[in-house]
Amino acid sequence: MSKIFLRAFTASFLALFLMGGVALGAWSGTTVDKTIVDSNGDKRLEYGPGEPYTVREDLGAANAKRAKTRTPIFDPFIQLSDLHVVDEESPARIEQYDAELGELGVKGGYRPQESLMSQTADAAVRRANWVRSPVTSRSPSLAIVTGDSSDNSQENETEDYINVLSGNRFNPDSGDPSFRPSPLCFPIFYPTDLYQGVRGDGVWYEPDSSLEGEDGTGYTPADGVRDFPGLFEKANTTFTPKGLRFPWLAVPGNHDGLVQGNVPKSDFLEGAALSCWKIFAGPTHIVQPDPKRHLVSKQEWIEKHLADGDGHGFDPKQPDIGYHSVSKPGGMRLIGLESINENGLSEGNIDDTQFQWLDNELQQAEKAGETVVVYAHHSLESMNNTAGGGSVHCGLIEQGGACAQQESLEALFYRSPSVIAYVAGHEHNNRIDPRQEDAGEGNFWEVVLASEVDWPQQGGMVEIFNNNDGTFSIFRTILDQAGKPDPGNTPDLENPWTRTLTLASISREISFNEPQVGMGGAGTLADRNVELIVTR
Ligand SMILES: [Ca+2]
Ligand SMILES: [Ca+2]
Ligand SMILES: [Ca+2]
Ligand SMILES: [Ca+2]
Repeated sequence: MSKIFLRAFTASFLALFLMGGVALGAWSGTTVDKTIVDSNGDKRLEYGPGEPYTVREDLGAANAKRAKTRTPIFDPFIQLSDLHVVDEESPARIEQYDAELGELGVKGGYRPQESLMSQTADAAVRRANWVRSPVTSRSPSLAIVTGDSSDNSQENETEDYINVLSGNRFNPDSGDPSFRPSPLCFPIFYPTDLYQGVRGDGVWYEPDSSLEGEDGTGYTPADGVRDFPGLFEKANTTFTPKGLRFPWLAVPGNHDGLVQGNVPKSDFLEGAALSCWKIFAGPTHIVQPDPKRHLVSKQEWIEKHLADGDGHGFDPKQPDIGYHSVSKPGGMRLIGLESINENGLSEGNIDDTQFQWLDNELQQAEKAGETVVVYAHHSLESMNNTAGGGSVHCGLIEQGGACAQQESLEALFYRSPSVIAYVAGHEHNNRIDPRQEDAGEGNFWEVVLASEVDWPQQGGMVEIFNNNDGTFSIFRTILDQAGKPDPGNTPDLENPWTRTLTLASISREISFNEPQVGMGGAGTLADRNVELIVTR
């Protein structure tokens, strides 16, 4: 071994030691290697340095020798959340109220990147397929998908998201020129444009050009949202997604079960979704209607999953049940919850039947000596929806009012020591908080992941170790979707082999410059790549 080589070898060994045994340098495909940032403020993204793990000791001290004593209890698993695969041409959308909704804190009425969500979700899948644990170099063997996979609970959105995750060739375009949903819709008057969603009009993003008054406020090239001619048409072109190369378990979010994530289904809204009339900035436009814009019930949503491969955690004997409990080798149990309030509003809750089932599952896990991760769409903070009354459970002990009537998930987890983490989405924000009770025996971590629809369009990977010293370590690693940081001024949208990732790259850039969301969502270093210690 040459001296220079030996010195390099020693230096990398030292780096390994300094990282507490985390083998940095080995390629992982995660943000531990490199990040995507705008380092010079020019509204264009580029690669930035990787982010090493932040060790968080709120719930237990990190033993310096733990890297030598720890044993993984399960393979690393992927979390994908808030894909919001959307039929952006649907008459049931409410882009025209985006500004008013934004002032109320509802940011999803319109997104300039929304037509690119199928390709963005595919790029998230491709990344998940490629990554390896920076800690152990192991590959993931499972994914959990924590809801808001569709945007408007439409049948075509639900099918499209399943097609993306399962790798089935499909066309994201909607509109059926022969469909006549009512006597007032005449197919001879339907427009023939491939893309019939909102664009330009001085309100929205126009990707083909930027004439005076064409792009809406915040969506001009000066705002960083540049033109990509033909973008909307290319986004509505048949493609073959890769599909996850391992099984995935799904739970629904409020956007999968409620219209626009907030409103219970009704005959009126079903009629609006299927109609040939779409409200734009000014007058209503005629668009091609589509029977696949049917608003699915929760059971129909579950049945779509049951019809695909292994059913993704749902039980064909109980197609109205949206929750599941799965034991894995090594003593790992994954429990997925269904947290939609079917009475409406975007926040979540757990009905009493499900809560009693969960309590029983946790007691079984305790007896079996299992380690439990519970996941759902809603974070504990956003699990506070008592609209419609009934016997429902909220997320946190501190949530008062009607939430105080029943035991919270937080209280249940404190008396269920097998639970070490609660994993969720919904907030479109990376956030990690310790949940600590006075006695300390049932402490756990709340781990919330950003979305794939809004900046920073990230997924997560979770890997759990028993340190065999009275503590567990939960490594949570952030994954960027696989589109490159900068699509360039004139990306090739014609090449079908590269188009999907090019569209995903454009999607991320636009999401970064979208003024309603901006830089929100990324969280702090302590919310991203972390080693979470918990005493057990
Ligand atoms: Ca830049
Ligand atoms: Ca579409
Ligand atoms: Ca269309
Ligand atoms: Ca433009």
